[in-house]
Amino acid sequence: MSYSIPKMKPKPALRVKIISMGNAEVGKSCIIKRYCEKRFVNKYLATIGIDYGVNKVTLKARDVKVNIFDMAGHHLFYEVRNEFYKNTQGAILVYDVSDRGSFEALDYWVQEMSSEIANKSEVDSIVVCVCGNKTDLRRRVEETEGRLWAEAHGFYFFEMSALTGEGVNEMFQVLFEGIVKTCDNGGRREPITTQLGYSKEQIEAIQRLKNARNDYERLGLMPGASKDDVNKAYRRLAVLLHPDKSVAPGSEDAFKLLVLARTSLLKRC
Ligand SMILES: Nc1nc2c(ncn2[C@@H]2O[C@H](COP(=O)(O)OP(=O)(O)OP(=O)(O)O)[C@@H](O)[C@H]2O)c(=O)[nH]1
Ligand SMILES: [Mg+2]
Repeated sequence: MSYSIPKMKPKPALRVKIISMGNAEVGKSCIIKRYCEKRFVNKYLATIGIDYGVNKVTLKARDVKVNIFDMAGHHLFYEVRNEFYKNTQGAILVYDVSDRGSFEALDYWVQEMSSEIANKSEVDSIVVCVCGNKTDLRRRVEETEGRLWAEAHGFYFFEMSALTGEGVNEMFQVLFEGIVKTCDNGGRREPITTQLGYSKEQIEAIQRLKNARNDYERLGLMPGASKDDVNKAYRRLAVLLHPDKSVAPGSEDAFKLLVLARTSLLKRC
């Protein structure tokens, strides 16, 4: 007697839509071009409204047809852009690590997306990769700040350079895998595993100690603060940043700055 082994039915091809978001000139089109065409264009050619492209990928023997809607970041194109947010499964949300303003604008982009889609469960099902681009340039945003922002929103985080190509393919791979998993999961996005063992408060304190213009600002005090205020502020920050307890990068240097700032302020009180 012979048995025929039933063949596994291949899963049907998936069609997905991804969008790009982020300020003008952060490199959205270059990241997409680097991935799809393996090349880099140095000259800035602003996207006018929307650019559309299709790409096919195979993930775990499953064909995926990816429709890419590359959006213009300039506010002039808001009216064109806003129609393209709906029915999206994935997004790349890009900032330029050499331009702090583009990092600070990330909240705006999440807000624009959420208000255009309106339906909260649809927004929550979108797999988002936050991309800190242009790592080949002098940075104004630390990697940990980007990661902290992304993970606090439940988004993946990558740094990359469309110019050198570093980090681009890895990001798209995670984005597509995340989308396929979410589709197989009935539209429920998998929670991401956070890699940080420290808080936003710690990072903010480290940044302030590093970047403040004077010692009062370093301790978060107004000029002319009393001895008591200085000691209170010192104790609060020392608990937050003590190198024996804090694993946040930069804690050690920040702690030294804190001690110096307290010493010099107490001399003035
Ligand atoms: N040094 C460096 N320059 C980059 C990188 N990625 C993009 N650029 C440059 O940044 C400029 C803007 O890139 P685009 O990809 O057109 O920016 P965009 O975000 O699509 O801009 P809009 O379409 O206006 O929203 C171009 O001059 C690129 O050559 C990078 O990784 N490193
Ligand atoms: Mg563009």
